[in-house]
Amino acid sequence: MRTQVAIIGAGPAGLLLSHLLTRGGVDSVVLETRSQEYVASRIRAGILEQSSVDLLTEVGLGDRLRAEGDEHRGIYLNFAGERHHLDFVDLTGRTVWVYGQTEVQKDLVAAGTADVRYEVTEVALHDVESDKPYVTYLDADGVAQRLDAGAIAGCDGSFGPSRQAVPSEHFERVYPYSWLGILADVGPSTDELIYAWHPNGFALHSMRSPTVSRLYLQVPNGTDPASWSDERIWEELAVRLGHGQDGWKLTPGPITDKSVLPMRSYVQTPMRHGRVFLAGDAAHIVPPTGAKGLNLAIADVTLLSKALVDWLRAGDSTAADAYSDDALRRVWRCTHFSWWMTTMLHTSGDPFDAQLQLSQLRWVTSSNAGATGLAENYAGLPIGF
Ligand code: RFL
Ligand code: PHB
Repeated sequence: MRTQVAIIGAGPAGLLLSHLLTRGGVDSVVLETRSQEYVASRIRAGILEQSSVDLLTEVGLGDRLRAEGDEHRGIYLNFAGERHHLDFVDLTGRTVWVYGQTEVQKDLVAAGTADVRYEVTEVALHDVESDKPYVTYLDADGVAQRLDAGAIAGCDGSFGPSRQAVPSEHFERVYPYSWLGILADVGPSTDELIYAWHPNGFALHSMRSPTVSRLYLQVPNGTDPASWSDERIWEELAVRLGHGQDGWKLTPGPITDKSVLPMRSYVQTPMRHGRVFLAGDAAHIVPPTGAKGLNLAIADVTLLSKALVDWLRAGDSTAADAYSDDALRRVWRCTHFSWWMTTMLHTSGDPFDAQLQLSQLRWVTSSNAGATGLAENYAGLPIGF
C-alpha cells in the first residue's frame, strides 16, 4: 500500500493532520492501535484557546463547537479566602472555550476525511533517513501489512514508537504531585473555571456541559483513587475551592469517573528526523495546569500540514525544514507557562515556596501587567507565534 503521508496515532493530532492534508490535496492513512470506540470515549482535555477555535472553524469543524461549546471570558483564581476574576477579553481581547477533547475527536470522525485503520498492532517505522520510508504493522485481522509513504507523521503520544525513531535530546521535569480527577453528573457550581491555591493543595473546578462537572485535587504521587471515598473528595474540594466564602456553595453530585494523573513536562528536540515528523504528545508533554496539551497538538499539526503540502505537492521543502524550530518556539512558551502555573498553584510543603506563591498570585490579580501576562498565555498566542 502507498500513501503520501503515513500518520501514526488517531488522537486529535493525527486525525486533524489527516483532515488538513486532505483539504490541501495530500492523501494520508492513519494507523491506530486502539478501537474507534475507545479513542472516542477517552476523557481528556476540556479547554480550547481562541486560536484553536479559529483554526477548527476555518477548516469546517466549528459548527457543533460554536453551538454546544461554552465561551468563557476568563478564569477565577482563589487564594487566601478570596476569589479574583481575570477577564481575558478586557486584558487581551481573546476568549477560551469549554469543549471536550472527546467532542473534537467525534467531530473529526464525523467529518470522514481521515482513512483510519483501527486496532492495528506492532507498528514499526523503517528507512526514515531515506526518501522511501515505510511503516509495517499487523492489521486488525493480524495480517502483516506494509505502508510506503513520502513522509511519516508521529502522532502516537508519549508511548508510541515514533518518538524512538527520532534520535534526539529530551528535557524533562517530573513533579512531586498528581491530580485526582473526577467527572460528576451535576451542573457546575461556577460560570467559569476556578483555579484554587490552598494550604492543603491545589484544586480546580472545570466543567464539560450544563449538567456535567470536571474537578481535580492535588494528591501525592502514587495515590490510589480507591483510597478517596466520594464523600471525602467533595469535602476536600469544598474546603480548597472556598465553599462558604462570600456565600459561594459547591454542589456535590454522583461521581461517574475517578482517576489519578501524574504530571510532567517533557520536550523532545528536534521534532524531525529524516522523513519522520513528530507532533502533539509524541514530541512534548505539559502538566495540565495551563490547559495547553490539546492546543499545542492543534498548533503543531497546523504548521506541519502546511509544510507537508508545500513539500509533497509543490516540491518546496522550506517549511518542512523549518518545522521543528517553528513548532518548538511555541512548545517552549507553553512549557514555561504550564510549569509556571503548576508551580504557582501546587503546594510543595515548603513555607518559603508558599510565601512566594502567594506573592505571585497577589501580583497576578492586582497588577495589570501580571494579569495580562497570564491572560495572554492562557487564552493563547496566535498560531505562528
Ligand atoms: P493522544 O491523544 O495521546 O493520541 C495518540 C494516539 O496514538 C495512539 N497510539 C498508537 N497508534 C498506533 N501505534 C502505536 N504503537 C500507538 N501508540 C499510541 C493512541 O492510542 C492515541 O489514540 O495524543 P495527541 O493526538 O498528540 O493529543 C494530545 C492530547 O490528547 C493531550 O495533550 C491533552 O489531552 C492534554 N490535556 C489537556 N490539554 C489541553 O489543551 N487542555 C486541557 O484542558 C487538558 N486537560 C489533558 C487534560 C490531558 C489529560 N490526561 C488524561 C493526560 C486533562 C487530562 C486529565
Ligand atoms: C479540564 O476541564 O479537564 C481541564 C481544564 C483546565 C485545565 C486542565 C483540565 O487546566
